[in-house]
Amino acid sequence: MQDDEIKILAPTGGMTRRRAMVAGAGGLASLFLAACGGKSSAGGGGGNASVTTKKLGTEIEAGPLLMANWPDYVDPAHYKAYTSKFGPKTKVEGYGSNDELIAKLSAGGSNYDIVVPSGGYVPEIVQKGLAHPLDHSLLPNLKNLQPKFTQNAWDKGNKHSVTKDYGVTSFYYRKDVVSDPPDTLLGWWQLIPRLKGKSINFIEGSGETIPLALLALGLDASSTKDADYKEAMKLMSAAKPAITNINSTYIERLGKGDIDVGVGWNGDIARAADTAAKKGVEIGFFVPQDRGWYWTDEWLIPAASKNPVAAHAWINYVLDPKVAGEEQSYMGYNTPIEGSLDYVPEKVAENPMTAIPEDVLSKYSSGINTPELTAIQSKYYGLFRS
Ligand code: N2P
Repeated sequence: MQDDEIKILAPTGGMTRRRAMVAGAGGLASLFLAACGGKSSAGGGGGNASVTTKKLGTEIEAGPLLMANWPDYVDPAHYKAYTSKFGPKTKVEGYGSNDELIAKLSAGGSNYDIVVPSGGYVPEIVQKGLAHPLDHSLLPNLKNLQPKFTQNAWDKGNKHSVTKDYGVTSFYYRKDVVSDPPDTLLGWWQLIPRLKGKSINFIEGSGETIPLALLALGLDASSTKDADYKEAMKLMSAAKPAITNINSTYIERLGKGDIDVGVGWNGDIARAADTAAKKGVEIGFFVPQDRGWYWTDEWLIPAASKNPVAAHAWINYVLDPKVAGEEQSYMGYNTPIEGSLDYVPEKVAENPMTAIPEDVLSKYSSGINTPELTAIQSKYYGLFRS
């Protein structure tokens, strides 16, 4: 990071109405880098020698801006606004898990300009040489980022990534189907087998499901011990026959009342619950009080991008407080942008599914996928899916 960039990232002060969630992951970044032979001071930014570090020009390419993103994760009005402001049309492809995204990036050939991995997967993408370094001179709106998000354990100084939003993963349910909801993660895992015959949807991805089972057992969510995974697999295998779908595209189905119970992400559930309520279907979301799973998702420009200046223009655009506030209002997740809450209706900002108090969140875990962790998670997730 250059000295001038440090100045750009200096805290700007000013309080948002509410800051409910915290960035976690502690010192796990250095563990990952040690495993990869990187320097821990690089915070995941050690990068690959083949990646260019030279400054980009300022001319926005013709596009189209090709984005790979999680399902229904950007307000479509902002794609349109971006095109009229900057020129390039946008094209979006979906993926259902970090595993799928990394497989797509590693396979090459797609030339995405923007992707949205979870924070814990950024070091892996950087170390594989798949990330384009960010040119901070093209991101003046980085000044709007809450200071703690300039110090993410997986990418200190935003060398390759900028936090889009953050949330938690847990169980949700139709209140008319589960009238006496469990109050622990373990209780939820134990309930699933008894709900066989109901419509049960889990999201995709090793890093979405396994940590919830490890945490339910009081184990380290980023454990690399085989014995811990064997215990977690007991819960997961017992649940498996009752699970009717494993699909990260579920907001619409849940909003229609077509899913009875599942594992999902809190912003999605908040949004779907709102739609379902209009049809008289009440959806609940379990917010664990003792331990849970927290993540961030990150804007990242792949090394193979053909439109890197246009991609920077996109990131800079969504770092605007008004745009970020409109994004939160649309998709339900808190964003790390100072002043964005001025543009979020109270009802969305104060929703208990997403406005999780800081003292509860401080008990949550998040992880950084070291090669060792990725290997053991994929092994056991493969068994779960087979
Ligand atoms: C997509 C939400 C994705 C969150 N609607 C994944 N961390």
